Amino acid sequence: MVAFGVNDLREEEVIVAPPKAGEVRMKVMCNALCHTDIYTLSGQDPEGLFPSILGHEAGCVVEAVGEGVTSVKVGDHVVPGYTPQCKGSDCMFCMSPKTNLCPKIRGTQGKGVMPDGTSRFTLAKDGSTVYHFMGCSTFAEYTVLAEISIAKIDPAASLEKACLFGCGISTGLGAVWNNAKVEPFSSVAVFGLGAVGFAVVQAAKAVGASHIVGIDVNPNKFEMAKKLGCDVCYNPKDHGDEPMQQVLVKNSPTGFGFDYTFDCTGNVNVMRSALEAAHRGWGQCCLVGVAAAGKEIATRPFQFITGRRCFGTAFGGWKTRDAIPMLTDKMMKGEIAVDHFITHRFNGVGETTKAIDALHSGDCLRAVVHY
Ligand code: NAD
Ligand code: DAO
Ligand code: ZN
Repeated sequence: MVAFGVNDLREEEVIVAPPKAGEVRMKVMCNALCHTDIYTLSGQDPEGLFPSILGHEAGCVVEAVGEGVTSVKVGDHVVPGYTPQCKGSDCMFCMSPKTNLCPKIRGTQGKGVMPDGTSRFTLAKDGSTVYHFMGCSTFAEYTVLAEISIAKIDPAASLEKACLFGCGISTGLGAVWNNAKVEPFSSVAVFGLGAVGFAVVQAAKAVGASHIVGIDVNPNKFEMAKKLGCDVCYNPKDHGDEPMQQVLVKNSPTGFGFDYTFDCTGNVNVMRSALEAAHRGWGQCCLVGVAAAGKEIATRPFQFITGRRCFGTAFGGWKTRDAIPMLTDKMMKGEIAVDHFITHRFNGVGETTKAIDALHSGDCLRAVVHY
């Protein structure tokens, strides 16, 4: 599926060149739609390039490896990552336990090309170049990635489920476990009950948070939220003009706010609510949602002076190649439930457009397209 321009996604025959040194070509078996793909397709992403092949949450099988590739071989099952992990002893980011933001191929990835500065995709009909996206480009039957962006998983794992660890679910889990480091008996407020917000709820429940609330403008989300661990759910529409932070602080266990709050909406006004709903003296607010281009957050500095902290997460802080196999193993052992995230299934890469419609419907968490 080639994105030729804003909301112009068409099925095309594309030549996928063999992998060069340090690269891997893979057969994409299935792909789960994520809002970031739609965001870029809709033209809102200032870094978005056309024509390009979008998609970044996939389950794949290695088909060919380039010179020097040692960490995967033909036939291995893999999940692409949009945040690489070069593991180089000269990479201060990979060597630091504080971050997952390996910058090794950031420059070329942002320009829609492979690390050597060229694309592996050309349109069969005229030989013109098609760009890569987030270093993954999985809206295609075959794609090429840098070896440092590929997580090898247990071949016994369901690729349909493991692909979810390529983005949203890992992000929600990691936001709680790695970035916020939520402690047992904490109070937690989760704004936005999509796949990412639900993963936050699950992770908070798993660490023993004692009071979890979910906030969403779509009350259809509340039943699942409660099954996963929310004690109470709020719809901001039920509270008129009263700011949600005020409603939440008033109803929090201590009356002073929540130990941990998470924005999983990407709405900057909600981010403010999340920060201001954090507990006086120690509350921590984690921004998970990705705001639209040009948006800024506002609050009074007094919120920080009185002890609240705010930070964000990229891919839940996970180091891609180490974490995705580990999370997949936990899923296989029944320690992370993911079945409920797959609300829609489609067949054939051409059905990506149907999956996009499903994602817009409001009742979709993840739509998986099997190729
Ligand atoms: P989603 O659209 O499925 O879920 C968002 C939820 O927020 C929906 O249920 C929606 O009804 C709710 N919502 C919207 N506006 C609201 C409001 N004003 N108040 C309360 N609830 C509101 O999306 P998702 O797949 O769960 O992703 C959530 C966000 O996380 C997106 O912004 C996505 O881009 C981002 N994301 C970030 C990372 C990262 O690494 N930081 C990774 C993956 C996704
Ligand atoms: O390394 O500078 C960089 C870019 C990091 C990108 C992190 C992206 C996090 C948000 C992704 C949105 C969901 C796919
Ligand atoms: Zn690195």
